[in-house]
Amino acid sequence: MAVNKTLTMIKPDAVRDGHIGGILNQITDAGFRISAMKLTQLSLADAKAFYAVHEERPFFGELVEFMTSGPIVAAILEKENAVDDFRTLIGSTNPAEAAPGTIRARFAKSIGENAVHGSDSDENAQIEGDFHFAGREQF
Ligand code: FUP
Repeated sequence: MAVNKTLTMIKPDAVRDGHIGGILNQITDAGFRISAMKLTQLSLADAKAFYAVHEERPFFGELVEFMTSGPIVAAILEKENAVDDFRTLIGSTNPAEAAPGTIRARFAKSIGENAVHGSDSDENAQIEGDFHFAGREQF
């Protein structure tokens, strides 16, 4: 299978709680290569644009408020079957339903403050990677 990529964000809750190192360890131990990475903070406009697909959902306001509440780590990850394998590694959106040992089971607090993002398709991985990183920041 060809190597493909996914975009992750370590969200403000996990950064605040000191879990950057633990989460990155779990990601690289699972065989993902980091091909871009930065500590950054989303503006209101950034968060609204990134989550535009959820604009009509009742949780949109809270989601945008939370995602702008502090710094995040954004990274592009590469691996065979990256999108699906990463979603398996992070577990269900709701940490109460996430499989034991998954990143969300270990580090997430709630369905809203759920520690990490993972792209849901190859197409969105490309769009989201380019959202966060210029070409010269992608290795
Ligand atoms: P996921 O792909 O697992 O990150 O989940 P979704 O794309 O469905 O949701 C994106 C983000 O919206 C979640 F990470 C957190 C937030 N969300 C809520 O706050 N409440 C919900 O009921 C569903 C999602």
